[in-house]
Amino acid sequence: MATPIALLSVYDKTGLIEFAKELSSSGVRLLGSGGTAKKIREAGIPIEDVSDITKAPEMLGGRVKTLHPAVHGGILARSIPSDEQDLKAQSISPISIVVCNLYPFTETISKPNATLADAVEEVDIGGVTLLRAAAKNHERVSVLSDPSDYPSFIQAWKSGNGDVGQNLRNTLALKAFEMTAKYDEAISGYFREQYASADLPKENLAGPVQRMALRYGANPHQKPAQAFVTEGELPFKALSGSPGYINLLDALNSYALVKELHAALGLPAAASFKHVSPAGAAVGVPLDEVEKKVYGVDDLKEELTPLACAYARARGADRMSSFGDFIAVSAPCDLATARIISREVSDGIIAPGYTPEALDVLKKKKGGKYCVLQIDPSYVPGEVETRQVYGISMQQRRNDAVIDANLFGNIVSTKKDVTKEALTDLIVATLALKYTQSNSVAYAYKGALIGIGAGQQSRIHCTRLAGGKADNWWLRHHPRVLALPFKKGVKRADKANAIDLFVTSEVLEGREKEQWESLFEAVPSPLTEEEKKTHASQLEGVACSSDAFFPFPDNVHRARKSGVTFLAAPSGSVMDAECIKAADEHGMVFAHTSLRLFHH
Ligand code: 93A
Repeated sequence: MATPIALLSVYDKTGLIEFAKELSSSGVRLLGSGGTAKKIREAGIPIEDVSDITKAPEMLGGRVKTLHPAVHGGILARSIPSDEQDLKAQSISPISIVVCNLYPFTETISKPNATLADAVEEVDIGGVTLLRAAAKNHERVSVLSDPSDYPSFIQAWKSGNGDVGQNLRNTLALKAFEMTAKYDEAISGYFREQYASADLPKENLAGPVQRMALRYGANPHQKPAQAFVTEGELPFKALSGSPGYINLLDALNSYALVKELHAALGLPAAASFKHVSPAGAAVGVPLDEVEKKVYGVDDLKEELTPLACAYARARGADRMSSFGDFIAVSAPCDLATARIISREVSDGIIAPGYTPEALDVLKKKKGGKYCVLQIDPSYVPGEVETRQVYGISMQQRRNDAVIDANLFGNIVSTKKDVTKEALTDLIVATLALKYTQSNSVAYAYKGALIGIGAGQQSRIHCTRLAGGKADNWWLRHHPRVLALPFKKGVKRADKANAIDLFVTSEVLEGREKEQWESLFEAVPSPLTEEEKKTHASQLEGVACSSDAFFPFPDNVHRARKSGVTFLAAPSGSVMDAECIKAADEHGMVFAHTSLRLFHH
């Protein structure tokens, strides 16, 4: 058997001497690049220079050290006659072990005063080529990219009499591939920061870009922050303002929701997001006169378009939660919708387009800082999504489950009739859950979410939270609430707050009570329990959906208290039969969806 050859070219020389000594004493012929060979030779271990086999000196100040057919032919040759003949014709010896680690790119760019030139010089070419070539030919070649693998490799080499076995070669190859991938990611990340088309938030307005600088991350101290794609361009651009990290989480989740709502129901849709869950979401079902008052759009000069109806419903479901929302609309934003938005406290909007008048109105909001994003409606995200948590990358197939009428075909209750309106509401509630932080339960009515319980660890807490919100929403339709004698000039947000205190029967004291009372021409008397009960009994036909099965029938009983007649949840609970029984007891229609919709 020919003497095995190892090529050593390492920046990090940890453990190198011991390893070289062991290899050499096991009968391996050593070849090394400049500094690596020097260090090993100085330790009294026999080693040849790479330049001895390439017959070419290292050049360009070290930029070309190992890049030569004598090296890469020796690494890449397979144990097949034609490759062996090629090597023989060029007098190249096969190399069986490659030991290499790379220039410290990440460490260099992390130094406070690192220049672009420093970064450029640290882009390792030859080392990456050595690792990749050796890893590619792992059927024959062992590649050591990490000094901590030296001792176990020597052990395997000795016990296998010069053959470490295919399993070890496979593992080492994978490690080398991972290492070069990570290295390349660090390089592209650095150069993206330097060269990608947008750099400063104001430059986000430059048109389609690959990268968008964000004001900051989840918190102001989390700087810098950015959004980017590694290929092509971002599918959205900023027409005004500059999004923060959470704005963008809201924008992308809410747009996905409205796009799917529009597709499922054939109606323009709108969503009002806060903290990456919808506070409201709706399709453009027209508003009657009472609803116009409830949603605070009775005084709007513009006629309500279907899109404006959708946003009025989305924004008005839970006015407290929607304060400072991020909005998504599924169709180009028109003037009526923009006018509603202009009167509310809001952070930004994403839409597939804007009429010039609507854009004019929105651009003036927040002293010109209102974030207006335009998204390409034809954009389809990739099938696989990746995120990082605590330094670990995780991948999953995107949740591309389609939610439409077909999902609610398996009715398990005795009562089976699902009205067309109920089907719309079941779709609205269920689609909203697809983009709500779990656990979640949603109630919908007249094409709009009316209560959502998001991010609770216990399902009954979701059901209660959503039910409580739906109850408050419904109480806002009470004639006494609609007639509350607010003083002239009370701000919309203050009115929303005051109404919320009124319908939730909060007991106020001291200054808070005085402040609340000062908003009215005459202090209203609280709603009595009787008034509330009578009013609650007038709500019927609400739809309720759950992102996972109901573990206990208490959820069904609670939903019923808020006018729920139509229920949807996946099956799978040991208590399924009990839950169906509870639905039957209340004369509800219950669909088992067999689709879990957790979202994080
Ligand atoms: O500048 S390089 O990309 N050109 C090369 O041909 C080359 N070959 C190996 N850098 C190259 N290397 C790198 O040199 C290795 O990745 C290793 O980090 C380093 C070892 O250099 P020395 O043996 O001179 O200390």
